[in-house]
Amino acid sequence: MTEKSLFTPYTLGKAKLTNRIVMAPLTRNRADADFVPTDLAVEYYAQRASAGLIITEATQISQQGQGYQDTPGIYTPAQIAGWRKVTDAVHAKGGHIFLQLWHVGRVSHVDLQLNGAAPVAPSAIRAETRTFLNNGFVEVSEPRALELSEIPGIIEDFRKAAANAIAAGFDGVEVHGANGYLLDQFAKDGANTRTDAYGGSIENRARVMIEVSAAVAKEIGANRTGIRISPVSPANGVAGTNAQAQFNYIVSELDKLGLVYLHVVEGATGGPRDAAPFDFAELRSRFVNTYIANNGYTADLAEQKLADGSADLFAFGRPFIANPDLVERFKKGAPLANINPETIYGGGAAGYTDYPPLS
Ligand code: 8OZ
Repeated sequence: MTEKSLFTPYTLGKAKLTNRIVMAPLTRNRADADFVPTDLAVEYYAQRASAGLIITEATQISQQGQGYQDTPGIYTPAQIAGWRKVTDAVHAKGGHIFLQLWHVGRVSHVDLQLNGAAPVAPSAIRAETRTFLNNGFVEVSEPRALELSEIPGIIEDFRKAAANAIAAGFDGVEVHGANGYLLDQFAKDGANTRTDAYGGSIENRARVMIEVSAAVAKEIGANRTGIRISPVSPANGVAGTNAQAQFNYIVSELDKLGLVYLHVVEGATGGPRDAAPFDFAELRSRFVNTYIANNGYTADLAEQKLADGSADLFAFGRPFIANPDLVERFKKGAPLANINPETIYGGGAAGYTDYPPLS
């Protein structure tokens, strides 16, 4: 039997990854005034290209889908051109990169919406959470419920954004179905009290996430379409009952689409892994393709979970902020640098591109 380790190559769809370490999506709020990634973003991602796979920061598919200051988009020609520089730089260093497609739903603020409109959501229920605006945190705005007739337009925005991502040179996309944003809001009954085909039953609440995934996979190929979910995370004030049955169903349906990977935030996003009882192995058993595990992993825990077959790839978030050469540090057992919490969201090079590799 050949021994697997985090440092062995892995084939993900068409991409030959050099190792099993994934850079998780990380919001950094440094896009320009047109929500285009800047040359600093090119440098930041290129510095981290030794990850087997980079998943970009969450990137809005439309202005309506934006919920925070200075996050990048993928819906204008200038945004596509900006991202093209990022993908070229990562590929030049032998890396691979997927774009995370994002619609925040109710986690937004009127100041970020066209003509000061209310953010949209499955139901008109305000999220108990804050967003980042004018360089500080503020309460999110009261949303309005999407009309049934508007849902095809949202699916279409995801489809177009996926096509744009491929035009920008990405190896694939990750549908953001996690962390209390639009698709997770539909899935969880604390945010969705609709009485039409998109609310009520487990099947109805799963419908948008599955229709979006199907539209994206049809556009760019299932072998370039991944998804991220967070079944029990209370992130952004979202809550749902019967998470196991809900997400067992969702994952079985996603498997039928042949998506290239399932990326799971195990536990509370950025918090405890055992936030709520949940059988993640059950999700994995329902999904044939690649399982990416995330949340609070150390290199040791990842090696252990790789050896026992619990996951194929492991996504590390915060450690990649201060350790551009995280793969090399893990390989050497070298100490990890700590993040400066003041420079995570917004700003320039400080706390973004100035964390040095091991000398
Ligand atoms: C932290 C700050 C803002 C957004 C997520 C996109 O949780 C995010 C996010 C994280 O998925």
